[in-house]
Amino acid sequence: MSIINYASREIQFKIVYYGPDLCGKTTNLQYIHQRINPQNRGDLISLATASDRTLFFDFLPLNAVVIKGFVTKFQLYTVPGQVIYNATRQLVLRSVDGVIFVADSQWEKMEENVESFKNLGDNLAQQNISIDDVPLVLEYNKRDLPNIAPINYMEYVLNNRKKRLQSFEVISSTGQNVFAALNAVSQILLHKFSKQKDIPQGPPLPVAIPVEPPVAQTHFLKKSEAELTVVIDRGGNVISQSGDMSAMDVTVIAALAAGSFAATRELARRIGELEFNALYHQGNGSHMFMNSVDDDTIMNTVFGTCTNVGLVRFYSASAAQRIATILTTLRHSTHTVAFQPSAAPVFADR
Ligand SMILES: Nc1nc2c(ncn2[C@@H]2O[C@H](COP(=O)(O)OP(=O)(O)O)[C@@H](O)[C@H]2O)c(=O)[nH]1
Ligand SMILES: [Mg+2]
Repeated sequence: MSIINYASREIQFKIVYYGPDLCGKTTNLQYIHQRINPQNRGDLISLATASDRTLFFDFLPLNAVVIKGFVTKFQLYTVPGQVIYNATRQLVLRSVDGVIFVADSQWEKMEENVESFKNLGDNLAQQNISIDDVPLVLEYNKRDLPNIAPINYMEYVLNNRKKRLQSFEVISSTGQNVFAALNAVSQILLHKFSKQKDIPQGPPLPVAIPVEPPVAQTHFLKKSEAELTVVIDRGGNVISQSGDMSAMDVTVIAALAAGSFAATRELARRIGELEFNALYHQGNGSHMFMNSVDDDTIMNTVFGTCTNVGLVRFYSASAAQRIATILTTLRHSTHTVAFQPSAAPVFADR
């Protein structure tokens, strides 16, 4: 679900690279990271194990100028492909705006491709998103390898549907069609976004943030003497922020914090809790406190030596309640941004 932030004049979209283990998702992000203008990207964050497999997710923030008067941020994520990590895939898919399904073209991977595609449909359905509605394109990757299935076979197996998806012959290790696929899904989601106001019963409208961070948030920061606080949705998007942001990349913190909060939720379930509604990470001089705001939102606070976790915890509870009320009101009001999507590619390969 896209987020419009009127304060920073940003619109955020989330694009997820989905597919079986080792199909080339991380390689796509690495290529984009290398080749896009550095001014238009942040760091590539990979939560990977030593054996080079994505354990959690990869994350690459990009920005583009496609909507007049707004910076458009595209958050690119990959999911871990291994079958056992379904909880992580569900977390990464939260509030997704577009999907690039990466299939491995090798014959012996066809069953894994099909299973992963079905898993994508199931996980989207859990969020009440139909696979037919989400902006989605297909990559047939590793076209340079000798033991690959012909394109018409891959189309038959993965793209045999009423409304065909756009598909691309990709070699992500050399970059062939990596940007083409990214641009295609970006165009589809921008068109969908531009029409959002016309949809009578479409997906929930984006949460739009007023010009200032909610008073409850700035008040909390002052009272608790914390350094900064960021309200994020559980998909990792920044909703509002308050405090000194100069020292850190809030976009990255939001993505990682949402992941961390969701991971510990699984821990909570193991001991019979629905979730831990607060988390505390203790450092040497700087600490982080996270608490739940509502079902879709968490608040992430960074604080130093001038305060303590007790105070932060104390004030965060009432702040969270007030912010939850504001968000409920905002979700029920209509906010859209009028624009005409252009046909020009959103991202350029240098
Ligand atoms: N030959 C070839 N190898 C590729 C291609 N894309 C990825 N790979 C390799 O496949 C392996 C798995 O890629 P990775 O991006 O880590 O897969 P992920 O598990 O989907 O993130 C790595 O060794 C990549 O170098 C491709 O287009 N051609
Ligand atoms: Mg990976």
